Order: sequence, then structure tokens, then C-alpha cells
Amino acid sequence: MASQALTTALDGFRIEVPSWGFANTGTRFGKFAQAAAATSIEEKFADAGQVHALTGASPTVALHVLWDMPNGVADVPKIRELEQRYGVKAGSINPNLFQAQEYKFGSMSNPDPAIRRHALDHLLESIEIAKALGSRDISIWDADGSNYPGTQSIKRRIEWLEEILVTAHEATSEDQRLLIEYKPFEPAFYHTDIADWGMALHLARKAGPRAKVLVDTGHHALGTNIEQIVAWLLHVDALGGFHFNDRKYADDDLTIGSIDPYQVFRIFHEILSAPAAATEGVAYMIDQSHNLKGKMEAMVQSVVTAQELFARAALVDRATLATLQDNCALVEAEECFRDAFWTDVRPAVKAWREDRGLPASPLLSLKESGYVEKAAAARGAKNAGSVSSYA
Ligand code: PSV
Ligand code: MN
Ligand code: MN
Repeated sequence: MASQALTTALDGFRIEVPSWGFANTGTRFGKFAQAAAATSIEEKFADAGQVHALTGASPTVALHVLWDMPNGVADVPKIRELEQRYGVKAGSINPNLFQAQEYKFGSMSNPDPAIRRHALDHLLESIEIAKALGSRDISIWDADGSNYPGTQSIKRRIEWLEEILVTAHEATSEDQRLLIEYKPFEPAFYHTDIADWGMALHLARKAGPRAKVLVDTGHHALGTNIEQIVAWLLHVDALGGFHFNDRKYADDDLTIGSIDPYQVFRIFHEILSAPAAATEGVAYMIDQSHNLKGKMEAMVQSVVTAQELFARAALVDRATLATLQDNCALVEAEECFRDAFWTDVRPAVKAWREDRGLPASPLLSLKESGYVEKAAAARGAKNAGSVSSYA
């Protein structure tokens, strides 16, 4: 029998899947095409719908403006129809500020005002798309930076970023949010314009009250204490959400918790320990593009793993832990924390699924359904040679 804490946690847990995780995208050094990969927005909705039907926990799919919408124009009636047909809704809207040729020296912080204007226009269009689709969040990942000392004014680029984000924020409606993602590399290791959470936090504050920080777990120097960043962002009411993935293959393409499940548990613990008001809007999203694993299998595995780790974090006896922390009872406090982490919640999660009419084992059901084989048969020819472009 599932404990009440676990049931409540699972009932409230939702995690968004990325449209690009179903297509032949991802890791930049090279891509290995999969016959079953989605080749259109329709197939991405179909795949996302299948993941949600199996897990009951991923009712929205993040969309990428350039990759999912020809010329960056959303066919809203068509997307509405896909939402109906596949039982998943459009989620966060992700502008693309890195692929156009004019972004060679940057997008939002390019020294050329015309290119900055182009980037701003794209952001404004993305905000309008989000409004038309009823999407709350616009997630901004900025790949801008410079490679050689002295070649760009770091300071002026900060000012240009501030200017654009303020204007973009003004265009959002009351119920929308701008999520600002940081990353210390890709492509620039020397100087990335939004390299860490301090920079993202400053920009969010500058932009306005509806701008928050997006933490992508893959976007940190190895060894960074991510749960500490999470605790700080919660403390200052600036945590917008997460892109979950694990690393040690490129930067961010591995299944959540595959390398370090304890880290994800620790992040969830910080969230569950914070006052409800600070965590209310926090969005959980997956940002993974699997290059070797089957995309559907990896996505189901990711949602299930996220559910299990969230459930484990919900089992921490927080009242006891607080007392032990106050008494500096180090070993007892650590063991109290670890007790929850080491609890095997899988039988309880299985019972929870059965109670809600969901497949007891989503991965097994995916396999038995033959969904991937059917997709491969239908899409295989379209996927042959589909790896030449980033998207
Ligand atoms: C590139 O690092 C990236 O993985 C970012 O995390 C974005 O969120 C994602 O691509 C989609 O643009
Ligand atoms: Mn990301
Ligand atoms: Mn990334």
C-alpha cells in the first residue's frame, strides 16, 4: 500500500516532455538516426501522447519554435487538433536564438542593432505563439558568447541583454512567464553571456516580476552543488523550473538519474522543504535528446524515474530531520535523509499506477504495444538521412 505522502506526491507530480526528444536531434558531434524517430509535429504529439498514456504524468509537450513550426509560424488550429487527438497539450514555448546565420556573433547581445532587433522580434513572436496556444512559459536558452579575450565588450553585451529582456517581458501577459536558462558552455567556454545562475537571476530581476530562472541540470560545472542553487533560487522566489537530464555524454543528453539519482533526490528534497508559495509554479521539464537509446523508451524511463525520485523525496521525515539538524546530530540526520533515498518505492508506485488505471509497468507496456516497431515501419524511410541538420 502506498503511504499517504507518496500518493499525494505522485498525484501532484507532472513533468513536461520535449518535442525535440522524439526527433533525430541532439548531441552535436554526430547523430545516429533512429527509424522510429518523429519527423513532424504530428508525430511528436503522437509520441508525447503515448508517453502520457503510459505514465499519466506528462500531459504537456514543450515546443521549439523553429523546429516545430515552419518559418516560426504556429499553425494554431492544427496544434489544437493534435492536442485533442493525442491527449497532450502544448507546453513551454522555446524560441530559437542560435541557428540563424546572422547569429554568428550573437543574437540578443550581437553588437549589430539590426541583429539584436531580429532576435527581439523572434522573442516577441514566440511570446505571441505562447499566448495563442495558452502556454504559460517561454523558455529562453541563449547560446551567445565570445571566444577570444578583448574581442567583445562583456559589459555592453550585458546591457543589450537587459534591454531586450525588459522589452520581451513587457510583451508577456499577466499569466505568462519568461524562463531564463543559463549554461557555462556551448559553444563558448571562454565567455558565455548567461553562464550561471547569478547572471540568469540578475537578468530575470531586471526583466521583471514574471521572469524566473530555469535550471537545466546538465548546465553546470562538474561537482556543482545544484540543490544549493535550487535552495537559493527558492529563497529569493526566482525558481521558474527545471530541464532535467543527466550528464557524462556531451552535456545533457542522458536519462534523468541514470548517473546520479541522489542528486535529483536532493533537488526534489529542497523543493518539498520550501514553502508552497515558492514552489507553486515550478515547472518540471525533461530536456534530453537521446542519441543511442530508443527515444520512446528513454522518455518513458525518464518520466518513471522522475516519479520514483520525487516519491522518494516525499518520504523524508522532515520534522524529525529538522530536529536532528538543529541538534547537529550529523549521523542521525544523514541516516534519516538516506532512509528515504534508499527506500524502494517501486512497488508503491506500481500500486499507485494500478489504482489510477495506468499500466503497472509503463516500459513493459510500451514494448508489448509494438508502438516503436509500428513507428519505425511508418517513419523509417523519412528518417533515412535525417541527421544532416541540427534539428
Ligand atoms: C542546448 O544546451 C539545449 O540543450 C538547452 O538546454 C535548451 O534548453 C535546449 O537545447 C533546447 O533549445
Ligand atoms: Mn535545457
Ligand atoms: Mn542543454
